[in-house]
Amino acid sequence: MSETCIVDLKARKVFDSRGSETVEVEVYTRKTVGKASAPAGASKGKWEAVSYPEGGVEEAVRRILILVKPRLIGFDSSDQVNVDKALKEIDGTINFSKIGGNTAYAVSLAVADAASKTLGIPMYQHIGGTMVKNLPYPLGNVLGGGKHAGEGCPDIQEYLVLPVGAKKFREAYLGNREVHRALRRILEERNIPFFGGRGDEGAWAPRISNDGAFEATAEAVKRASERLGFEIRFGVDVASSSFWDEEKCKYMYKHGKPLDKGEQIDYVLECIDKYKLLYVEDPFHEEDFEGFRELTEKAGDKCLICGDDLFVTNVERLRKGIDIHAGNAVIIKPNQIGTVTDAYEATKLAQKHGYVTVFSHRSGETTDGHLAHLAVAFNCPIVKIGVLGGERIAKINEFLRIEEHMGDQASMHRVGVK
Ligand code: 2PG
Ligand code: MG
Repeated sequence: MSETCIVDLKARKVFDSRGSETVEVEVYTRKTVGKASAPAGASKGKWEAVSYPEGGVEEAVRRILILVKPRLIGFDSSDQVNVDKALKEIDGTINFSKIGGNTAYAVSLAVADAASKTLGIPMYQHIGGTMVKNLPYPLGNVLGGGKHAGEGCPDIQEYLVLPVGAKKFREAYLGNREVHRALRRILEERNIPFFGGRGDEGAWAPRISNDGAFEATAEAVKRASERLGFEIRFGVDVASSSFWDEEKCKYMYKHGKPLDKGEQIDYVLECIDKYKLLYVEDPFHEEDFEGFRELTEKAGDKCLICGDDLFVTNVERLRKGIDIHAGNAVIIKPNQIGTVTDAYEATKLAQKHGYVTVFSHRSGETTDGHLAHLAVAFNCPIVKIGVLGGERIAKINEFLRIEEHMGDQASMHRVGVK
């Protein structure tokens, strides 16, 4: 029996950053134990894998023990592709509705953790190979609303900063932190009703209009960039499915009048030009491939047009987008699709077709730091991750450890619009 052979598996309920229950899995080899937990979304895409079976996390734990454990014992943990194939066979549905996408992801990731620990190499090298030397730019959430914050906050879910001029990951993080700090001062200077509250991802959550938030973020980016001496750009995750009304066929803004599809395109284009946005995620609802196509045609030469709820890390949906040139960037969230291998395949397909891959956290996270290893292993030039909060910092600090481990050869990816 090889050292990397799986000999036991355990599962339990733990809590995430919202205090909601999630699943944690331990995978044992003869030598050591790998551990991983699943994150959770609040603004989930309709086409994502089902997070948990009926009965929730409790039932997921039960199914791991009765369905997954007996099947996986004896598998080689270093054979990730076959482990993930087995997980799909055990589940047997197209969207992991039997065991849950979060369940599958926690198992899949714990297997990768067990293998890399047994082999004595960091997970980013176990999955990505020893030639991987590039770190992603952190796309940091500094101000937010939508489903991640309370009443009165912007409709737009996230205002995100990208420190494109930084030379090292550490410097890049400091860029984002500087914008976050500057933004607090600006909100206070402008007497915005605000008591230092933050949304689910650590971004400020003031009572402010969408346009007011654009203005304040632009000013914070300017101040931080001048202070640190390198270029910082910004963008948004509109998460527009969360305020799209299917019957009315309109985006129901609380901070403005409802917009139909044409007006939404005009509004987004106006914002891209006015604020020189480098990044716009989910500007249209999750079925509107055509809207993505049109916006990419009009602004794809200067801005990343990124699909999250549109693609849900799913190769079929991604292929559909690639065929018509809908978007030029894609969010990669492994728990949307269920396994490390499936997320890897979506990433490779996107990269092959010139899409910028943005590895992403979820709004509900645990202090698990594996996200950093996967983002590096998958060669993603951007990682979407919050600026503050223990569960976000756990990932940031893991990137710093990876940067240190890479030594002199570590360098940042190139980001921008092709
Ligand atoms: C998003 C994410 C992460 P959630 O919409 O991109 O920021 O949110 O995890 O709630 O889907
Ligand atoms: Mg999103």
